[in-house]
Amino acid sequence: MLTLFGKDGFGSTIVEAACVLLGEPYERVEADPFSSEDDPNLERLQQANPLMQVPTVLLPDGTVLTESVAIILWLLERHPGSGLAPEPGDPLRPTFLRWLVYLPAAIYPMYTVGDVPERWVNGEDAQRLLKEATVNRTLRCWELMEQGLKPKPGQFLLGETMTILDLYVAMVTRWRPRRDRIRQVAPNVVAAAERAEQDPRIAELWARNFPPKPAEG
Ligand SMILES: N[C@@H](CCC(=O)N[C@@H](CS)C(=O)NCC(=O)O)C(=O)O
Repeated sequence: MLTLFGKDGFGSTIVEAACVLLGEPYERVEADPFSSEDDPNLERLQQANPLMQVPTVLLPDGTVLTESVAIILWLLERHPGSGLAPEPGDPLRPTFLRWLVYLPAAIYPMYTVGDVPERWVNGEDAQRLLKEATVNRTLRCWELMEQGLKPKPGQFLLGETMTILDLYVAMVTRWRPRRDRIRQVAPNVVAAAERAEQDPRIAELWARNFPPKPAEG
Protein backbone atom coordinates (compact mmCIF):
# COMPACT_ATOMS: atom_id res chain seq x y z
CA MET A 1 0.00 0.00 0.00
CA LEU A 2 1.12 3.56 -0.64
CA THR A 3 1.91 5.88 2.24
CA LEU A 4 0.80 9.45 1.57
CA PHE A 5 2.05 12.29 3.72
CA GLY A 6 -0.60 15.00 3.60
CA LYS A 7 -2.63 17.65 5.28
CA ASP A 8 -6.26 18.52 4.65
CA GLY A 9 -6.65 21.19 1.98
CA PHE A 10 -2.99 20.98 0.96
CA GLY A 11 -1.52 19.61 -2.25
CA SER A 12 -2.03 16.06 -0.99
CA THR A 13 -5.74 16.51 -1.78
CA ILE A 14 -5.26 15.85 -5.49
CA VAL A 15 -3.25 12.70 -4.81
CA GLU A 16 -5.95 11.42 -2.47
CA ALA A 17 -8.57 12.18 -5.11
CA ALA A 18 -6.57 10.32 -7.75
CA CYS A 19 -6.15 7.31 -5.44
CA VAL A 20 -9.88 7.18 -4.68
CA LEU A 21 -10.91 7.54 -8.32
CA LEU A 22 -8.39 4.91 -9.42
CA GLY A 23 -9.09 2.49 -6.57
CA GLU A 24 -5.51 2.70 -5.32
CA PRO A 25 -5.34 1.95 -1.58
CA TYR A 26 -3.27 4.33 0.53
CA GLU A 27 -2.46 5.07 4.11
CA ARG A 28 -2.58 8.76 4.94
CA VAL A 29 -0.02 10.16 7.35
CA GLU A 30 -1.03 13.55 8.71
CA ALA A 31 1.89 15.97 8.36
CA ASP A 32 1.66 19.76 8.40
CA PRO A 33 4.89 21.12 6.95
CA PHE A 34 4.18 24.54 8.49
CA SER A 35 3.81 23.19 12.02
CA SER A 36 6.59 23.97 14.48
CA GLU A 37 5.53 21.25 16.90
CA ASP A 38 7.59 18.15 17.56
CA ASP A 39 5.84 15.54 15.52
CA PRO A 40 7.21 12.13 14.61
CA ASN A 41 5.25 12.28 11.34
CA LEU A 42 7.17 15.41 10.38
CA GLU A 43 10.44 13.64 11.12
CA ARG A 44 9.35 10.81 8.85
CA LEU A 45 8.36 13.33 6.17
CA GLN A 46 11.72 15.10 6.40
CA GLN A 47 13.56 11.81 6.11
CA ALA A 48 11.63 10.97 2.97
CA ASN A 49 11.60 14.47 1.48
CA PRO A 50 14.14 16.93 2.87
CA LEU A 51 12.17 19.77 1.22
CA MET A 52 9.43 18.95 3.78
CA GLN A 53 6.61 19.28 1.28
CA VAL A 54 3.36 17.41 0.86
CA PRO A 55 2.31 15.47 -1.09
CA THR A 56 5.09 12.97 -0.49
CA VAL A 57 4.46 9.32 -1.21
CA LEU A 58 6.30 6.17 -0.17
CA LEU A 59 5.83 3.30 -2.57
CA PRO A 60 5.52 -0.23 -1.15
CA ASP A 61 9.19 -0.94 -2.02
CA GLY A 62 10.30 2.16 -0.09
CA THR A 63 10.87 4.38 -3.13
CA VAL A 64 10.09 8.02 -2.38
CA LEU A 65 7.86 9.79 -4.87
CA THR A 66 7.45 13.55 -4.56
CA GLU A 67 6.01 16.21 -6.87
CA SER A 68 2.27 16.10 -7.33
CA VAL A 69 2.31 15.64 -11.09
CA ALA A 70 4.95 12.89 -10.95
CA ILE A 71 2.74 11.08 -8.45
CA ILE A 72 -0.37 11.58 -10.58
CA LEU A 73 1.31 10.36 -13.77
CA TRP A 74 2.70 7.34 -11.92
CA LEU A 75 -0.76 6.51 -10.59
CA LEU A 76 -2.32 6.91 -14.03
CA GLU A 77 0.30 4.57 -15.51
CA ARG A 78 -0.66 1.98 -12.92
CA HIS A 79 -4.31 2.23 -13.91
CA PRO A 80 -4.40 2.49 -17.70
CA GLY A 81 -7.77 3.11 -19.28
CA SER A 82 -9.10 4.90 -16.21
CA GLY A 83 -10.57 7.69 -18.34
CA LEU A 84 -9.00 10.28 -16.03
CA ALA A 85 -6.56 11.39 -18.72
CA PRO A 86 -6.25 11.16 -22.47
CA GLU A 87 -4.12 8.07 -23.10
CA PRO A 88 -0.75 8.31 -24.92
CA GLY A 89 -1.47 8.78 -28.63
CA ASP A 90 -4.73 10.62 -28.01
CA PRO A 91 -4.63 14.01 -29.78
CA LEU A 92 -5.63 15.65 -26.48
CA ARG A 93 -2.63 14.17 -24.66
CA PRO A 94 -0.18 17.05 -25.35
CA THR A 95 -2.73 19.63 -24.18
CA PHE A 96 -3.42 17.57 -21.07
CA LEU A 97 0.29 17.28 -20.25
CA ARG A 98 0.95 20.96 -20.95
CA TRP A 99 -1.68 22.24 -18.55
CA LEU A 100 -1.20 19.54 -15.94
CA VAL A 101 2.48 20.47 -15.60
CA TYR A 102 1.66 24.19 -15.83
CA LEU A 103 -0.10 23.99 -12.46
CA PRO A 104 2.92 23.00 -10.34
CA ALA A 105 5.39 24.75 -12.66
CA ALA A 106 3.75 28.18 -12.99
CA ILE A 107 1.15 28.50 -10.24
CA TYR A 108 2.13 26.31 -7.27
CA PRO A 109 5.53 28.06 -6.79
CA MET A 110 3.61 31.26 -6.07
CA TYR A 111 2.44 29.54 -2.87
CA THR A 112 5.93 28.27 -2.06
CA VAL A 113 6.90 31.95 -1.99
CA GLY A 114 3.67 33.59 -0.80
CA ASP A 115 2.88 31.18 2.05
CA VAL A 116 6.04 32.17 3.89
CA PRO A 117 7.27 35.49 2.48
CA GLU A 118 9.52 35.87 5.54
CA ARG A 119 11.54 32.97 4.18
CA TRP A 120 12.51 35.06 1.16
CA VAL A 121 12.73 38.74 2.17
CA ASN A 122 13.15 40.75 5.34
CA GLY A 123 10.76 43.45 6.52
CA GLU A 124 6.98 43.52 6.74
CA ASP A 125 6.50 45.85 3.77
CA ALA A 126 8.69 43.77 1.51
CA GLN A 127 6.89 40.62 2.65
CA ARG A 128 3.46 42.13 2.00
CA LEU A 129 4.51 43.31 -1.44
CA LEU A 130 6.02 39.95 -2.27
CA LYS A 131 2.83 38.15 -1.26
CA GLU A 132 0.73 40.55 -3.32
CA ALA A 133 3.00 39.96 -6.29
CA THR A 134 2.50 36.21 -6.03
CA VAL A 135 -1.28 36.68 -6.02
CA ASN A 136 -1.12 38.93 -9.08
CA ARG A 137 1.05 36.45 -10.89
CA THR A 138 -1.33 33.63 -9.96
CA LEU A 139 -4.26 35.57 -11.41
CA ARG A 140 -2.31 36.21 -14.61
CA CYS A 141 -1.57 32.50 -14.88
CA TRP A 142 -5.27 31.63 -14.51
CA GLU A 143 -6.15 34.21 -17.14
CA LEU A 144 -3.63 32.65 -19.53
CA MET A 145 -5.07 29.20 -18.84
CA GLU A 146 -8.56 30.46 -19.73
CA GLN A 147 -7.23 32.00 -22.94
CA GLY A 148 -5.13 28.95 -23.79
CA LEU A 149 -7.69 26.23 -23.11
CA LYS A 150 -10.84 28.18 -24.02
CA PRO A 151 -13.08 25.80 -22.08
CA LYS A 152 -16.70 25.84 -23.23
CA PRO A 153 -19.37 26.69 -20.68
CA GLY A 154 -20.87 23.54 -19.24
CA GLN A 155 -17.90 21.38 -20.25
CA PHE A 156 -14.75 20.19 -18.55
CA LEU A 157 -11.34 21.65 -19.39
CA LEU A 158 -10.64 19.17 -22.18
CA GLY A 159 -14.23 18.73 -23.33
CA GLU A 160 -16.98 16.31 -22.39
CA THR A 161 -14.92 14.14 -20.08
CA MET A 162 -13.63 15.06 -16.64
CA THR A 163 -9.91 14.46 -16.23
CA ILE A 164 -7.59 14.74 -13.27
CA LEU A 165 -6.66 18.19 -14.66
CA ASP A 166 -10.12 19.50 -13.70
CA LEU A 167 -9.69 18.24 -10.15
CA TYR A 168 -6.18 19.66 -9.81
CA VAL A 169 -7.62 23.03 -10.85
CA ALA A 170 -10.47 22.52 -8.37
CA MET A 171 -7.91 22.16 -5.59
CA VAL A 172 -5.70 25.11 -6.50
CA THR A 173 -8.62 27.48 -7.11
CA ARG A 174 -9.63 26.84 -3.48
CA TRP A 175 -6.39 28.58 -2.51
CA ARG A 176 -5.51 32.27 -2.40
CA PRO A 177 -7.00 34.47 -3.81
CA ARG A 178 -9.87 31.93 -4.09
CA ARG A 179 -12.61 31.33 -6.54
CA ASP A 180 -14.45 34.64 -6.63
CA ARG A 181 -11.37 36.54 -7.71
CA ILE A 182 -10.07 33.82 -9.98
CA ARG A 183 -13.48 33.61 -11.66
CA GLN A 184 -13.12 37.22 -12.80
CA VAL A 185 -10.15 36.29 -14.99
CA ALA A 186 -10.92 32.63 -15.72
CA PRO A 187 -14.69 32.05 -15.52
CA ASN A 188 -14.90 28.86 -17.54
CA VAL A 189 -11.83 27.33 -15.91
CA VAL A 190 -13.43 27.85 -12.50
CA ALA A 191 -16.79 26.56 -13.75
CA ALA A 192 -15.17 23.34 -14.98
CA ALA A 193 -13.42 22.90 -11.64
CA GLU A 194 -16.63 23.44 -9.72
CA ARG A 195 -18.38 20.88 -11.84
CA ALA A 196 -15.58 18.35 -11.38
CA GLU A 197 -15.52 18.58 -7.61
CA GLN A 198 -19.21 17.58 -7.54
CA ASP A 199 -18.20 14.06 -8.58
CA PRO A 200 -19.91 11.87 -5.96
CA ARG A 201 -16.98 9.43 -5.86
CA ILE A 202 -14.82 12.05 -4.15
CA ALA A 203 -17.54 13.80 -2.13
CA GLU A 204 -16.33 12.51 1.23
CA LEU A 205 -12.65 13.23 0.81
CA TRP A 206 -13.33 16.62 -0.78
CA ALA A 207 -15.56 17.67 2.12
CA ARG A 208 -12.84 16.63 4.59
CA ASN A 209 -10.13 18.55 2.70
CA PHE A 210 -12.32 21.60 2.06
CA PRO A 211 -15.05 21.62 4.72
CA PRO A 212 -18.08 23.69 3.78
CA LYS A 213 -18.00 27.04 5.55
CA PRO A 214 -20.83 27.59 8.07
CA ALA A 215 -23.36 30.16 6.89
CA GLU A 216 -22.76 33.61 8.37
CA GLY A 217 -25.54 35.23 10.28
N1 LIG B 1 6.18 21.00 -6.35
C1 LIG B 1 5.48 20.38 -5.26
C2 LIG B 1 4.96 21.46 -4.33
C3 LIG B 1 4.41 20.90 -3.03
C4 LIG B 1 4.17 21.99 -1.99
O1 LIG B 1 4.69 23.10 -2.10
N2 LIG B 1 3.34 21.68 -0.98
C5 LIG B 1 3.07 22.63 0.07
C6 LIG B 1 1.75 22.34 0.75
S1 LIG B 1 0.37 22.62 -0.29
C7 LIG B 1 4.13 22.47 1.13
O2 LIG B 1 4.40 21.38 1.54
N3 LIG B 1 4.72 23.60 1.54
C8 LIG B 1 5.69 23.63 2.58
C9 LIG B 1 6.94 24.32 2.13
O3 LIG B 1 7.15 24.55 0.92
O4 LIG B 1 7.76 24.61 3.01
C10 LIG B 1 4.37 19.50 -5.79
O5 LIG B 1 3.89 19.76 -6.90
O6 LIG B 1 3.98 18.52 -5.13
